[in-house]
Amino acid sequence: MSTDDLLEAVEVDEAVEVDEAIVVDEAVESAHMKERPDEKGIYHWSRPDEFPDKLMKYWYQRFKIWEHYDKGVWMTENAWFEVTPEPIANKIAAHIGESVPKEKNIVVDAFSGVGGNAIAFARSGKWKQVFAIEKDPKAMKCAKHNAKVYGVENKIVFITGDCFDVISRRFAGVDNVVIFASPPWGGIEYGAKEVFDLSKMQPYNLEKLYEGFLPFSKHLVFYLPRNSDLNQIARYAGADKKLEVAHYAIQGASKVLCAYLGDFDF
Ligand code: MGP
Repeated sequence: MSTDDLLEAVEVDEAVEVDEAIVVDEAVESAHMKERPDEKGIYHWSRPDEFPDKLMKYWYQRFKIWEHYDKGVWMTENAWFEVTPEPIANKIAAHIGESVPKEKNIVVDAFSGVGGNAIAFARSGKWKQVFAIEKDPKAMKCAKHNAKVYGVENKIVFITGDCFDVISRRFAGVDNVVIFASPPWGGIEYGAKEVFDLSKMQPYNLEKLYEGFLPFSKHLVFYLPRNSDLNQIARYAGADKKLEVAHYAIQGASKVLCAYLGDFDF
């Protein structure tokens, strides 16, 4: 296949503008919101002078990242650059919900981190079950707490562990699953190159993710750097098929892209 053929297989959506948060339901006021983190490495920063200097740009974005940040959202340091901003997470949840075949009623957030996407899936009300898998126990503790802040802790099954292990044990032979994967991209350096080489993504490259998840779902959504190499994604379109890639933008600037691999109907 030539490069042109590959690029033809990718339909890149106009960037989806997600400035306006989708109101799914109101976060439930409760005592959980004022709970303070009780473990090193888990934080709720409430003042800029407490906030790590190297992350300061995220302090100014905190309400774009979590609309209800001040209701006591918990974060790890890495989560500031890894979590999906809430309006984007809501939009992705809506897009997956609208485009996936009706019989797919379980969604697995394979790298749930502090919970941004799993919470959005749960709030969308579309899924019979939402699974959140995370191997870092501190991020998982944040995810559980944040789900309480957003009133959806009972709508998510949280599993601490390696997503490849958990998925192969839990979802072998289950055919109504969609897997959403927002993996680590190898740090914040991803933007340094004009085109991000997905074969070099650390610790898991695109091939590893695809091969690891495909046996358990034909519906895979990958959350990837906005400068990802589209030719590398196009290889997963299948013969004579197209696949959808959508950019998600805030204030006119693409933040990320999602590749929808499998039988999604947009
Ligand atoms: P960013 O590069 O930190 O922010 O990440 P920004 O403001 O776009 O950067 P700048 O170049 O304009 O200054 C943009 C988005 O990418 C974040 O909101 C995250 O959702 C996502 N993101 C960034 N990183 C480093 C990761 C990662 O390692 N894994 C995942 N899953 N998402 C990431």
